[in-house]
Amino acid sequence: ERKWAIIDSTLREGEQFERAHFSTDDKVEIAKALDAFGIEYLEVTTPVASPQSARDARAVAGLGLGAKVITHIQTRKDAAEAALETGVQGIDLLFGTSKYLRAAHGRDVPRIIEEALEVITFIREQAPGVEVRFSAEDTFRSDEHDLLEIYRAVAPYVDRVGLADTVGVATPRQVYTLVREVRRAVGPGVDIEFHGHNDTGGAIANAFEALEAGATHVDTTVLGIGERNGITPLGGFLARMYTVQPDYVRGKYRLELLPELDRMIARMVGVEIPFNNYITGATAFSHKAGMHLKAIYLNPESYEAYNPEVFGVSRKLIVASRLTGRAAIKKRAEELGLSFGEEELHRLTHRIKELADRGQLTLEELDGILREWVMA
Ligand code: HCA
Ligand code: CU
Repeated sequence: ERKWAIIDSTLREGEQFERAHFSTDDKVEIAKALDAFGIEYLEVTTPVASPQSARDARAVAGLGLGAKVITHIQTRKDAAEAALETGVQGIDLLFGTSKYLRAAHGRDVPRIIEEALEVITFIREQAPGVEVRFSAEDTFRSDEHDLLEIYRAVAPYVDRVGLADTVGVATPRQVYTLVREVRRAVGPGVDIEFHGHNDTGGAIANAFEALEAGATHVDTTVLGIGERNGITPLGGFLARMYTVQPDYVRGKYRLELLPELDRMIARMVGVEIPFNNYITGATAFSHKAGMHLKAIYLNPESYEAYNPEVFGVSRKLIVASRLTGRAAIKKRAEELGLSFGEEELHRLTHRIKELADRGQLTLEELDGILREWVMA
């Protein structure tokens, strides 16, 4: 079975979300909640971002969590020094490799490699126990030949290399193909991380393809918050993986705590959980059409990818609509202790559809109609 770990970046990428402004208490609360959930790694904002960022990185690193706390820095010695001072257990290094980012920092490939190895060596000397990852920012708009040269050069000195779909344009097939190439370039002993933005809706599928191709680590944030419209959302990623490796996922994470995580972040950043969110959206397990309801009564799996109870939420059956069916009306009647013959049920269902055509009925209104029908 494939093994992988989550690097949750709510405290780094998530802080780059337009509406996020976490207090120290917020950060501690988030870190503890993610740790209790079972997340393996927590990524926090670089200590050189601001004075408070440095204090917060130290605070989170000092919590003594089961999760490894890592920080995310530009490939610079001063940033690495500041990172080591926070007491983090890992450092994620980032270097822009696309033509856009190279135009901004002006380094060619040999220079990128030279500076990367300098910083990596510095960290290794100062703190041999600290995990080091090197990532090529904007990987999927970088020249493949350059990329592989850079990955090959740093691989012997790092624990993990990263691929970042910085602007969310990579397709699943591109991700699969490039991760395969990187795996070949770095060999079997180096871990591979994927960080995917969601600008074109591919963040979950791309993370999945990265794992299929041999990646070992996936970046997520709670609710997917991050720059622009964000990255791979934790809940959606787990939904994806649960359908493929249910026992593995259930064994690693306390999935029933997911709704509380989503609610906590929604509250802190001042947004509603989207109605169509994976797992925790208000309609994520709503069943409405008569055919669907009939099958759900027999076996919920007929129209559900996974059991909502596993994730601490429940299904909703919308029985009072124009799309309802006899099975749904019969079931609701039974719940009220009423029973109808087949012929009667047929006419009753027809009547309810007629009424619902004029406007959606509430469940109370439906119940009223059923009770009145018995009286009549
Ligand atoms: C950013 C950087 C990053 C880094 C990803 C990584 C990206 O845009 O702020 O280190 O793997 O998306 O490229 O989040
Ligand atoms: Cu990012």
